[in-house]
Amino acid sequence: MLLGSLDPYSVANGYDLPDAVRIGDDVLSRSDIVGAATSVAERIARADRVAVLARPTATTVLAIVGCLIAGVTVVPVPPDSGASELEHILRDSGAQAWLGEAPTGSSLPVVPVRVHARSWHVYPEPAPDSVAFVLYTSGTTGPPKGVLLSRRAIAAGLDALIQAWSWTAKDVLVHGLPLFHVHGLILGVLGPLRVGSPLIHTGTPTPKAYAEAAGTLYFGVPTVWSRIADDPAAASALRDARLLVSGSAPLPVPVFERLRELTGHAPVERYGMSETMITLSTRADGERRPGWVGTPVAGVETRLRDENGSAVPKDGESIGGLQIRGPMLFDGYLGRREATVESWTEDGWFKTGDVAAIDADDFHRIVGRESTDLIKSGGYRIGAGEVETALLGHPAVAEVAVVGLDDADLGQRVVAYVVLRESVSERALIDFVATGLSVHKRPREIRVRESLPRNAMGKVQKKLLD
Ligand code: MLC
Ligand code: AMP
Repeated sequence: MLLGSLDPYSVANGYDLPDAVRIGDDVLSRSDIVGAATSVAERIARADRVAVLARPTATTVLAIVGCLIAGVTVVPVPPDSGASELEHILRDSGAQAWLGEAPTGSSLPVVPVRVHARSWHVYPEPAPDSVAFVLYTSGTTGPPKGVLLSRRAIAAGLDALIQAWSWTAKDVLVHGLPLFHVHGLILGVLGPLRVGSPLIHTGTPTPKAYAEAAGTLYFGVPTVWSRIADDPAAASALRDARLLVSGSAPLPVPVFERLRELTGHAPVERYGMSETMITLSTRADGERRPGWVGTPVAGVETRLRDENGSAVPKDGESIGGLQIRGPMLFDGYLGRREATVESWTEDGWFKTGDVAAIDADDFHRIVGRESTDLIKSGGYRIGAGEVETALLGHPAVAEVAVVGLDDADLGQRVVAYVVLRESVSERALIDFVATGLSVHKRPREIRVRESLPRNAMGKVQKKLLD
């Protein structure tokens, strides 16, 4: 079973857990989840694909588990999505209804989730090849693409992490990450439901909330860890934890060192993507090297290739494009055959788009992205192209170039260089992106220029922007 701890027979035979999931003001026992989510499954069993407005609530957890019980594909929708991003996700995914809450103004039907409803019908386990999620993720250009994740991939991906992190039912997982990405949703909700360890979702991932949760296993993006490292009282409250895990963006070495000093734990760093789940990690029982993301997890193979496709030596110094194979990889981008084909080599390796070095012990160091047009801010993947297109939709904007600049808190912050046709405030442009795309993709800064540096072909030379 994908969610092994929710096996209805065991739950009925005494394997209940009173606080399986704490989220917001709600506490769900294992039998609450099985009963209410099976009731959700009964309501949607005839649908193929439904959208879930993925706020961190009990409703979202029950909606998602209900779909997994019924074998219905879930399209998790960022709750801060703006109008055009929302429209794109709904049209592109072909979602037939909202399950749970719907954003205002959407014309799709809404199927409510009733937290107190119960059904004890037992559904057969859906086929392993069936698509569990369509997760929307940004590319360098164009609107986000839908990543198809099968049940088989999720099971393999979670099992590899369970092994790497010695994750057991005795752990209590704590995090406050969003429920529409691999990190917060697949690892952070399906992980504990597969393992049988309780989950405490803190809502916003503040240092204080992490300190008060008193868990054993903590997940965070580097921005969360850097804020904890700046709060010695909160950090020292994590001394009793077993494992602190960082991922979704590079963990700065000074943050790693400060966490080790304040918490007594060297954090485990792991590397992943929406398309691949988590493929590299340091181990609960192994070396944790600052600046390095560890070795391939179970079933994963990696290699480095240069621009000509030639092998790059694994000497810890030479860098190349990181390519991956493994059982937790996605099944392609929904409706984008060409983009899917382009992301694989002819001999069957997935091209991550990241540049890495690998040493003789198979330890990996992620050096950066091949394209500067894919920005990571607070752990969110943001395409420069989608923000540029959004800004060009504003009547005052004549030209635009979007980049990710180094930021002590967010890793990178989205900065837009603009040439204006008429005067407009910085705030108005930022809000324009936040209401069109999504709040987390908004530029944090607008820099107005007379012109943008372009080459002879008219292409903006982003490296010359200042
Ligand atoms: C500010 N706000 C605005 C606004 N400006 N709202 C509307 N319009 C504007 N112009 C509000 C926001 O709504 C929010 O309100 C508040 O300001 C702060 O928002 P923020 O500035 O975006 O928050 P921030 O502090 O920057 O968030 C940091 C963070 C967040 C770390 C909490 O970036 C985060 O959750 N990151 C996680 C990303 C993640 O999970 N990535 C995983 C991808 S999977 P309010 O009231 O809502 O607080 C992956 C694979 C792998 O990468 O390897 O894991
Ligand atoms: P996403 O699709 O949002 O999961 O983003 C995936 C990208 O996040 C990867 O291609 C990397 O660029 C980046 N990433 C994830 N984990 C790490 C890490 N531990 N170190 C450096 N980059 C990371």
